[in-house]
Amino acid sequence: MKKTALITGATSGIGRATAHEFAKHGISLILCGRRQDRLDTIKNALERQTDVYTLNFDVRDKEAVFDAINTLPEAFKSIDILINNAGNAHGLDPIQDGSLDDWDAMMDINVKGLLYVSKAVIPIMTQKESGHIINIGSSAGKEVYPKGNVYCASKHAVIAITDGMRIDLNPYGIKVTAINPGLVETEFSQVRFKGNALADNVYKGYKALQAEDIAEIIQFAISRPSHVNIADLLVFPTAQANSVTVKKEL
Ligand code: NDP
Ligand code: 8X3
Repeated sequence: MKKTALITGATSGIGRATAHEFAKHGISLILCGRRQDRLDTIKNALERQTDVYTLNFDVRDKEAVFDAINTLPEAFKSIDILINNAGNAHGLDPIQDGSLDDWDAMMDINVKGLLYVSKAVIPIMTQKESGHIINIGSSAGKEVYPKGNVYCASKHAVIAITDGMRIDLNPYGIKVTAINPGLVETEFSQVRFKGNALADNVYKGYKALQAEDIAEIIQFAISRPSHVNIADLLVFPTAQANSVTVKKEL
């Protein structure tokens, strides 16, 4: 039977690549993000392969999240797969110099936004006693690196929430997975460094993971047999050994 997936942060990077990957497999798509022009472009590109519906909301806005998900058209209501992907790092500063606005953004988007979307979708899954939630964590959720402080905290929280979801949703047969990438070449560093030239160097001198690499892993995770759940997966580019060890040729 045709499955339906809701993907947050589908306008760029890992979320957009996952939308393309899922479309190849005929999965119906609910694509979420704040940039409607991009949602429209992706919808136009994919609707020859599958059914696509777009939702425009900021994951920080509780009411907007619930309004959007609770008023989905009938054909898209029965969500089978939730990809909690929306998120970013904002800034890279020692804790003593960090910006309160950056801290708010990371905790509100990466942690609370993920919770709001999950709270809206979980009743659909508990009701039918099936479903798969994939939370995009990070290697930053496994270890803390210099100046990573609050971003790392937000991703440690994502991993803790994932573990908590897996325990609490266990009676309902719902799979819960954390996929934790290292360095992926997306718009992530443009956002982290607010368009500053520092962003240009992050993926230079080695082959970083590409968004499509993560999308293929997500597709692998959702296509395992019903008795198999990938609980937690860490993936680095070959050039990366941990958050601070990257073999670069410059
Ligand atoms: P991108 O910047 O390319 O994509 C981020 C996506 O999140 C965009 O689609 C953006 O959409 C969406 N988003 C951001 N803020 C909000 C918001 N307030 N409300 C709704 N949507 C929002 O980065 P990535 O693809 O790299 O990041 C995706 C996830 O992967 C994030 O959770 C990130 O932490 C994680 N990750 C990234 C790694 C990397 O090295 N790139 C490594 C490990 C994890 P829009 O602006 O249209 O709303
Ligand atoms: C993104 C990877 O190393 O920039 O989560 O934190 S890193």
